[in-house]
Amino acid sequence: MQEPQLLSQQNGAVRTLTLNRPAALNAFTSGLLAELREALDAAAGDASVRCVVITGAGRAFCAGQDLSDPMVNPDLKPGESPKDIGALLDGFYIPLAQRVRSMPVPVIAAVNGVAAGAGANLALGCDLVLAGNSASFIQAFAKIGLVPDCGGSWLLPRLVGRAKALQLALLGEKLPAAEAQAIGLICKAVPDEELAASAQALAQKISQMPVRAMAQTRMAFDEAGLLDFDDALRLEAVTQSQLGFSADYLEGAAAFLQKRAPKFSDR
Ligand code: LHQ
Repeated sequence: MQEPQLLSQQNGAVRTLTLNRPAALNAFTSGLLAELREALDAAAGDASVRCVVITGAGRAFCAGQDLSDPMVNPDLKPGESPKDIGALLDGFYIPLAQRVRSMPVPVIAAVNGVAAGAGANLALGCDLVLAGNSASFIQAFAKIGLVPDCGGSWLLPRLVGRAKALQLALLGEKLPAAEAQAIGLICKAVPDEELAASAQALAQKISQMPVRAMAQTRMAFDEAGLLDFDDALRLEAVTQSQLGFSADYLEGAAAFLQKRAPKFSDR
């Protein structure tokens, strides 16, 4: 029987999704992209899930698009015209990147090895990125004549500024996890052998927190980037007004005043 390309496991309120094509460094086929998006849809629709972790099996996180997939024109025969690879973005990468960015709960990337091309940008689109010390990030697009996709053109300049973003995207060089942390591209680099446990501990901690407000915080940051200061203040007021009626806010404030631990339940 064929191994599943994506593994899904739940521990308490934490759903862990593992890209599972280790022989190809978990490179994305259209099938894997669809399965990952469907698994995120399922997590989004399941009230028992309060945090999602995405990681990879084997020595890599994800090597980006599988370049041997017939959809990306490997080995064209003379006279054959290439297929439009934009169809892959429309059909698979855009819905996936949008799904991550609109999840109702926080999403953690646990980057266990090399993350290249769309694999790197999938990770960088998550809310918190942890990486093992031997992991690295490569904007591999430059080396095959493409532009950063899966949100990279939007994410990179915002995460590290235009100069560093252009350096990473134009040269496509390997950025080790420690340097990625130093320039603010990711949250934290940890020893390889501690990565899985650190990611799970962080996810468990988050799952006890007010996750609805956390997802709203991500959305506010994304939207505020397009607003001027006054409009961002208005957006804060609208969001705060909605959250002010939430069970989590009422519980959090009451628990503080009653000097007890809060029990958050919203999503
Ligand atoms: C792979 C891949 C791979 C297939 C390693 N595909 N097999 C969107 C839409 C449309 C078109 C195109 O793209 C996109 C978005 C993108 O993601 S573009 C960027 C695509 N990715 C890349 O260009 C990265 C290609 N891979 C590499 O540069 C290296 O493999 C890295 C730096 C990731 C790792 O290098 P090594 O650690 O030296 O491993 P390796 O190169 O020996 O790879 C191990 C195996 O994995 C090998 O297979 P083999 O049968 O020889 O053991 C590779 O062929 C396979 N593999 N990446 N993307």
